[in-house]
Amino acid sequence: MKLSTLVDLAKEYQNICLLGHIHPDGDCVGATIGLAMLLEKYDIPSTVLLKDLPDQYDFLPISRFVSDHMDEPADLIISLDASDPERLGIFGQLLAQGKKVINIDHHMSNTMFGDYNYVDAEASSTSEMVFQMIEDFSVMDVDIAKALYTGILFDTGGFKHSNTKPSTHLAAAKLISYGFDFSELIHKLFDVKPLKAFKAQGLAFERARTYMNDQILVCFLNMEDYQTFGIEKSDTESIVHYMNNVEGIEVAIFFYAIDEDTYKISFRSKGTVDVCKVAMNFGGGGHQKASGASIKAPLEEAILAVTKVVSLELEQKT
Ligand SMILES: [Mn+2]
Repeated sequence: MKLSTLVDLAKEYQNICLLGHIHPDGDCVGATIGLAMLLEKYDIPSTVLLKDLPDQYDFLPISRFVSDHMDEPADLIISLDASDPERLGIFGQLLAQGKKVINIDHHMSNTMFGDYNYVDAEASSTSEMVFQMIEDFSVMDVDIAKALYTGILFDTGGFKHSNTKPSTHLAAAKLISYGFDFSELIHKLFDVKPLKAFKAQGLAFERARTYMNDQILVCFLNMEDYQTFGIEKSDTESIVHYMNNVEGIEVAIFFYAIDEDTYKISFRSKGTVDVCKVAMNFGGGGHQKASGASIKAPLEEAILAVTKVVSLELEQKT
């Protein structure tokens, strides 16, 4: 879908809302805010609905667009970076009242829930997809560039993940030409951590367990840890990334409690095991090398169930 097509379509509607997924990440925030700013250039107002936005993204014009509700019922919904309606959390309910739903996403597990589905599993990020929609760069400015760059940067882990393509670097090159301090942005996005996040990492790493001859690495944080250290979801984000750096590890699995006996699971794979497939076993999804799911079970049961599936996958592949 080209931006001009989206603009023509959007002009027929009054209340446009842009939705991102639960626990908004850099790509979700960059793509929603970036597209909202682009639409604004064509005099199309929109509201970005996001919940629990970490203040990490305060360098983007959050307050201008983001709300936790719509004043009037939405008649056009644009969902960004969400593979299925469930990923939209409470905002998923809006899909029923939206007259038209546009689904823009890069997850291969996308369920094509929109009236228009613009899904590209090859794209590095939804933010890169938004960038690729632009034909007329006269509407581009430094703030839009910063938002889309943030999304690309986040989902490629700073151009390190295998989803980084020549097109990704070309997009990034064009974006930094609008002139912003990308070095500072990278530092803010990846390096700066609150002390409690540093402590949370230490705690999780200390509990490292391995399975299948040190090929599967498991770490976890439970409800008690959250209370003791005042940890939030955003404090745990890079844990699984560091786990995947351990030499010889094929699959890194990080469990973090979201309720008593309910855990979110983050998977990372070196590539031998398709962790999207594993996550789908537990009602989740994502990408081949990075995915997520959740499980309702006591911790030890949850670890046993998940490592069993991963072990089987690993056995089949090796
Ligand atoms: Mn994404």
